[in-house]
Amino acid sequence: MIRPVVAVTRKLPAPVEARMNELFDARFNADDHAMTADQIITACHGADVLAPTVTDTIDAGVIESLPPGLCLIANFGVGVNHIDLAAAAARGIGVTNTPDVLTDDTADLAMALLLSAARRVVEGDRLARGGKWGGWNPTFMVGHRVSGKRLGIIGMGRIGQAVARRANGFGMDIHYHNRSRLAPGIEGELQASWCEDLDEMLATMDLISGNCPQTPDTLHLLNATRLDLIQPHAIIVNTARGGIIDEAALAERLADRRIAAAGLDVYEFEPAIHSTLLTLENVVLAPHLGSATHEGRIAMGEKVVQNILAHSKGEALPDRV
Ligand code: 8YV
Repeated sequence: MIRPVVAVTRKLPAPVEARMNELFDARFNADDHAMTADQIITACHGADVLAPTVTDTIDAGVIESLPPGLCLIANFGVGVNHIDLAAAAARGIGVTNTPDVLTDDTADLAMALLLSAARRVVEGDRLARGGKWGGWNPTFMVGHRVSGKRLGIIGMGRIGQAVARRANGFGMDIHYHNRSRLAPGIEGELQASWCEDLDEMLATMDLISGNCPQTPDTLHLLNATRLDLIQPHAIIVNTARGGIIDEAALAERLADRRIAAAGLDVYEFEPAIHSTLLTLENVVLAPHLGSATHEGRIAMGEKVVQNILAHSKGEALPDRV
């Protein structure tokens, strides 16, 4: 495959599209509409590679209907919960993603949300813009200090570890829950303690950050029962996937302050956000901005390019999922 035909589902940054034009017969989505299943299948006719994003549902039905020549799904993004990996494997279609290049950006956003929620930055901005600020006083808009607080990181992969590095800089006491314990050297470097039991960790943390992938095992990992273990002064941040938390149950607990505050970048039914969350002052809502930096998005595009190139040369895929 010298010049693969690549179906790209969303508008990508201009330098990425230029690079793809150079190397591939690339088909772009000029008006950037979110594609339906039928539109994705139609876009793939005669294509060798599909380059989707998180907004595309590549389920078993779509995979079954892809043309026989399509042999690679090169996802623009690290999370692949929108792709049925088993169905792709069954059809011999390889799947790649874009790890590493968005780690720092996503961890930065987790910290931004944590600090914004703890220090009431966005609430303060709303108040100031609303002309409701009557001036400084000692009890006005008091939030919570983050240094010295116990941070529980759920999912200690690349992004979880990057959050831990940043949290160290803020003087937090770091704990993590992960399927497997980190090597002692990494644990030591991150000054992080492993909690084998998620429930025990949740019950003792002041701050909680969701950083695990969404899989059938982690869907509603924070369900109502687990949310009820969380201390009332705790703050939750989620920059992973909305589905790892039962969003309705979280909204209910934030509304009646059984959980103090939240900073959310991802939602269970994006782009919809639970209507209660939209009304709450103690919640900071970002519209899935984890990897949204110019540098990150260009690097993600280059990862997609490298995976397609490797595939077309019959080489090992650098980022095979
Ligand atoms: C991306 C993300 O912007 O990479 C991911 O998994 O969640 C985002 O930061 C998005 O997935 C692009 O497809």
